[in-house]
Amino acid sequence: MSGELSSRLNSELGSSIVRAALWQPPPAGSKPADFDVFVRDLHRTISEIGRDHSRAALASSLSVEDMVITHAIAATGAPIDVFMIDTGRLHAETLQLRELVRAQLGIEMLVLQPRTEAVVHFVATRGLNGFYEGVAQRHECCHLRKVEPLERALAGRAAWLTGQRRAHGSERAQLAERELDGERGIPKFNPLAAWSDAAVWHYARSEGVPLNPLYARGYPSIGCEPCTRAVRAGEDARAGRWWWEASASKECGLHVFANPATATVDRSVATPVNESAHETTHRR
Ligand code: ADX
Ligand code: SF4
Repeated sequence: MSGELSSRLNSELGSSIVRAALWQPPPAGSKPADFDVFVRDLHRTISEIGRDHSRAALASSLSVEDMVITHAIAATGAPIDVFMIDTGRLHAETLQLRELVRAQLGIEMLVLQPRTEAVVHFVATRGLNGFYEGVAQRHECCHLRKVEPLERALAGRAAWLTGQRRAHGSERAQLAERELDGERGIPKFNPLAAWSDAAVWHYARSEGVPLNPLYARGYPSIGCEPCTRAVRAGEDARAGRWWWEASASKECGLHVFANPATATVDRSVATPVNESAHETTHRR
């Protein structure tokens, strides 16, 4: 065997071993049990949220969950906006998905960005990647790049939706499908709270929704580029988020967890942004 061929084979073998050791999305397979019921409930929930709450909006990180919900919004025609917070530190792969949402799902996402002066101040005082220096610095960065834009995104809205699921880890194990956002006094819906990985991926694949290529590279949870890495098979789904922190808490402040005693898991939902020109989600 030539040296060149041998080294190419070794390198291909090496990378397939590395890939095999990384987390991978659940394999495509048969329809999970009760899948049709879950889908029917999701579409009904989305329709009811759009009917009962003015200016409801989905916060989308372009995750597989958010893509499933975005697809359901498009499929039902519910008047629900979809917005993303472009922190300025997202992967190029994530940013590119926005165009696919427009082209394939016909939904123009609203985009919010952090305030320039806040970013400039952080970079000047902490350094561009100052969030690696400690939890306080990291929370400071998450606050100015994510939480403050979220405040603007939700101003004047009567409800919002997220793609959080109980399967994301222990912090979300008690997640309700409908919570009261105590800070804003509006309902917060997590319509996929009870969905399994298999069901989410089956929906995404069977409906051909656009997906972040980082999933195939071992990223089960995708946030900002410098704060997210691939994980090994069997690791916690959120182990790759802020991986250098010892704390078990892998949250950024977007979500304040409701007291499970006061949250409801009622499937019926009968009760009843802004950087620039991003007021309304436009459908083509
Ligand atoms: S995070 O709080 O740790 O960043 P995670 O990445 O698990 O959250 O995403 C959970 C949900 O938070 C998403 O499904 C989405 O609803 C919302 N979310 C997270 N990041 C963003 C973002 N950049 N823009 C809009 N919504 C987001
Ligand atoms: Fe900043 Fe990292 Fe938080 Fe993104 S995830 S806002 S880069 S600390």
